[in-house]
Amino acid sequence: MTVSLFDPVQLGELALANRIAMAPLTRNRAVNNIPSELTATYYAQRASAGLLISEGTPVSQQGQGYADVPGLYLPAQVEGWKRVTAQVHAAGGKIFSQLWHVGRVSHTSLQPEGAAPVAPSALTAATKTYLIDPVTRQGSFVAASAPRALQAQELPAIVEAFAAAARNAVQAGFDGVEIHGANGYLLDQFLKDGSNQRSDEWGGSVENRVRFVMQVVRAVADAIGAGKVGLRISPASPANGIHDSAPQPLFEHLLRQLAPLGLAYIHVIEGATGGPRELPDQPFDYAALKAAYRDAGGQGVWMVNNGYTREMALQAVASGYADMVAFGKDFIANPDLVQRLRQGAPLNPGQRETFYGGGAEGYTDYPTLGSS
Ligand code: 8OZ
Repeated sequence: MTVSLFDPVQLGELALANRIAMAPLTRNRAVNNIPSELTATYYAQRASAGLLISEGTPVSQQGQGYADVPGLYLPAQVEGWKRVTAQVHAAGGKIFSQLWHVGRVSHTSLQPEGAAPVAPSALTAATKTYLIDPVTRQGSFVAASAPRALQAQELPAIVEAFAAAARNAVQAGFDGVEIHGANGYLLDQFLKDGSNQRSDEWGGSVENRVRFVMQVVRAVADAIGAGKVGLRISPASPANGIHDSAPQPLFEHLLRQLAPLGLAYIHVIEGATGGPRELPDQPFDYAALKAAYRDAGGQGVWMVNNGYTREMALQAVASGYADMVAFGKDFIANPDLVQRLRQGAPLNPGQRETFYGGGAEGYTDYPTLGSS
């Protein structure tokens, strides 16, 4: 029997209503890094997704790289998230939080005591971060600051920050967490040889470069249970100036290591994040990656993302290529995306000017079918 995008699916211990996920989306509207009532409205409006994945939530101030993103390391942040999860659950939805450490993709103005951001190696990311002027409230894109290389003895505290944030997530009412291992942030920086040039046990060989990610995933799984944990990766994406000379063997090794842990899901960004799915300079065989995971005993949901149309998503699930499909930008502009996909209804276009920063406009005011 073929499975449909609109069929229920089991995610760890959770029964999801359908196989459509809302991808994590940074929106820069959390003043003082605390989610607001408006944030709760925004997520609750989208609760018909089988799974909502929150915007990236820093596990520490050091892990923050953008203005006004909501954290998960202070009591007031946990309290703010409680409103979000309560409203999502009241609307019948399920929500994971995305645990995030940006590593070198940050700016001194966001770091504790104006310090340099941290990274596996002292190599500046060729990318920009998003800052908001505290006085004028004007947003702007600014070059990432030069990072300093982490000392090996600093790594256990970062691993523990992920575990503590995962416990906070459960306390805040989240159904689980997604570890952000993608898009050129700290975990991806350790994985890839363009950003990890360490000569200790955390760099060099593929075995060494996966070590940090494995420690974070194990610590989070130990903290809240592997069935409540997913991992997001972007093997070939150049996002935030990241590069690896041979991603296929790197990621196949990583997924073989992860397979026995019993994670709820693996979430794969195919191609360039938010951009082309095919990269002539960086070909990658995603089916082979999944096969390596399954071959090593990896179970749970295989979630795919990046530029999926309705037709592609229907086909991906019906063919067995994927168990779930995550939609990003389409969920910004279409709170009722599931219903629209079900009916083949047209989608609202997204307003790029209001993706990052601001208030209700372009956040909670996109119309549902029949309301406009
Ligand atoms: C867009 C703007 C800021 C952050 C990612 C968390 O790429 C992000 C992000 C995306 O994963």
